[in-house]
Amino acid sequence: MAPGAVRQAEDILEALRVFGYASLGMRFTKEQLADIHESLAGKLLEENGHGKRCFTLEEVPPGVRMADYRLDDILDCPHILQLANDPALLTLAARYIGCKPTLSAVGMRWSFPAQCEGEGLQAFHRDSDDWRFMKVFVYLTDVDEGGGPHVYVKGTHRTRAPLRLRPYSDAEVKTAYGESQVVATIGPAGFAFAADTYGIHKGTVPTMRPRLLLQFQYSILPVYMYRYHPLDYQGAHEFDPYINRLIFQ
Ligand SMILES: O=C(O)CCC(=O)C(=O)O
Repeated sequence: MAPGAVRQAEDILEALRVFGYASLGMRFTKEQLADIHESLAGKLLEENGHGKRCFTLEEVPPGVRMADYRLDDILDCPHILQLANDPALLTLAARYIGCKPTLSAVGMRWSFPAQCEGEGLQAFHRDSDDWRFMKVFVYLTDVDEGGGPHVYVKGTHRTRAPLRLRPYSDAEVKTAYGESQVVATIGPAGFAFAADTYGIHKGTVPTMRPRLLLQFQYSILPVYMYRYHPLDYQGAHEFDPYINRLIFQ
């Protein structure tokens, strides 16, 4: 690795350790983004949350706040698995969690505009998926203030969670941690960042335009609330079978 890249990798790891959040810069080119969107055209979405309605992007029923693509459609997209298995990301994950990582979740979710309070993933919360884990998020649409930025409360990955996880109101977060610790990530499509989502975070409800977010989770263990059905991988790339064992084989 070139000395500049080594320094950059150290800075990213340090930011993740200290703040719980680190920018990863642009990870997809315009051409790669176009390939991904083309591959998703007409694919079914499943409502995220209590309802489980299925629909396409052209026919999102009123009231749907978030909706996810199916794993097989995500894995069929070009460039996704290559990024999840990017050596620099895998090294970051290994050094952050302290062992060879397991890719324990791959998701792609639309958030649709609404003028209301967020709940679930759209209200401040912590994740408790493993003893140590990190997520990589990649915007697949441009995200500005009205586009549902991800918001992270810096340093909260090093504070104790209550025994039972619960949502936090914006006012509570501001009072407890101060506005300066609350970082909203805006960025163009292709922009990526890593977060230890044991720390307090949320996806803001978009007010102006829908947001498409790709996410990978790297952990020590499988996440025991998920039922894994590894898919058959037909692609030409070679990926580490241990790291990817829950997602495909
Ligand atoms: O949509 C986002 O920005 C946040 C997602 C989230 O809260 C999570 O993955 O735990």
